[in-house]
Amino acid sequence: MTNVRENIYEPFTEQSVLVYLEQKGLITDRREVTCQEVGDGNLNYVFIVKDLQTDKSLVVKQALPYAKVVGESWPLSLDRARIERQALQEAAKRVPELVPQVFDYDDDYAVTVMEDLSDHVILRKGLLDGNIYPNIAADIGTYLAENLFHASDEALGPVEKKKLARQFVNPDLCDITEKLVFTDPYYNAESNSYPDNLQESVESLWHDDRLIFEVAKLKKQFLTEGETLLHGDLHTGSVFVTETSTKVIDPEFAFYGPAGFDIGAFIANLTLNYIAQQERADDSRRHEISAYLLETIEQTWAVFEERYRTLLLEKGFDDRQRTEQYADYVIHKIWQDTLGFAGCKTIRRIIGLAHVEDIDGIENAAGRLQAQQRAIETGRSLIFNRSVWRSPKSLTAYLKGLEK
Ligand code: SR1
Ligand code: MG
Repeated sequence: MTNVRENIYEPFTEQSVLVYLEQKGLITDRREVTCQEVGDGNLNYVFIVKDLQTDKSLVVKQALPYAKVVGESWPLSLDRARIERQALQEAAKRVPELVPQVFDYDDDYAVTVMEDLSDHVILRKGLLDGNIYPNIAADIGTYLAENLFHASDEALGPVEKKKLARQFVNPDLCDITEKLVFTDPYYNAESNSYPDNLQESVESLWHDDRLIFEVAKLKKQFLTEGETLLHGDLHTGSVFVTETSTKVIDPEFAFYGPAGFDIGAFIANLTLNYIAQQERADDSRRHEISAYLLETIEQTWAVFEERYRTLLLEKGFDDRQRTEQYADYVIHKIWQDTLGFAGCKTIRRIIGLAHVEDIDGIENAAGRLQAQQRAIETGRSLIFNRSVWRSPKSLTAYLKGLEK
């Protein structure tokens, strides 16, 4: 599947990207546009190109041959640009309103040209600003159900599913997740990053053999269970929002894995935000924001579950699998995995490489330490209780117990 021609590829600059767009006929005159590199993620360049006459704009996203956050010592395949683009195109077949539109692409340059979403904000930032987005649970629950179902064996049947899975073999990006989510936080790895005053909590986790065993099992699931096409990195930084619109971006980690991984990632990031808000939100707003986040966790799952069940019962490929009993079985497995992966995703953002602003940006040092310790404990509880907590109510009741 790798068809990037490495000898053609070169990283663009704000100038050279315009020459490229002009040659491709995507802009008419490079003197009539502005271009700004705005990528603040860990891996790619993102150029926003705006036509000064019409005010129309587009985004050019280009993969770099290494992890920007680490440097050239961590090389990464450029093929992830193709994978991201094809994952966006798959999602657009199901939920076009929930993903950015792809206008053009060029695998040789590892480039995707797509809709500019500058009128949206990143959900993580919006939540940190204390905003409430009423559609998030319905939109993300729908995104998850539609995409996770339609790429599965239950929707496609085994032959078509395997053909699709072939397109999404993503070793380099899976390797990042295998290391940063399932391995490094559980020993004294060089890549880890946490403050000195967290050492005791971190070491208690390294010595928790029961936890290490549960994470090893979850890692095996991540490595081996190719259930469906995942987004692969569905944190709140991968969602753009306005009051009325939701767009899921950045599926460069897409691969065939366990369905609960995406839902777990989203719930983990809402959980981290909830824990952070106990230290960040004004007294006057904390209760409202907390209630909203808990409701969003519950509703995201509820919307996912209902839609997934309906899809399976109405569109399931195999008659024998179109039963309530089978739907219960599949959904229960996804739920347990969701909790386990949410636990791993919560812990990695405190101990491993690549943190979240929600927690790291807490100004008060004592409050920050409290949030970090709570996140580790919450992660542990999610992992241990994944076969005990039967519904999101159990998780939200646990989180409610942390409310100030
Ligand atoms: C080396 S990349 C670090 C992290 O950024 C991405 O968003 C993924 O979450 C990855 O683990
Ligand atoms: Mg990303």
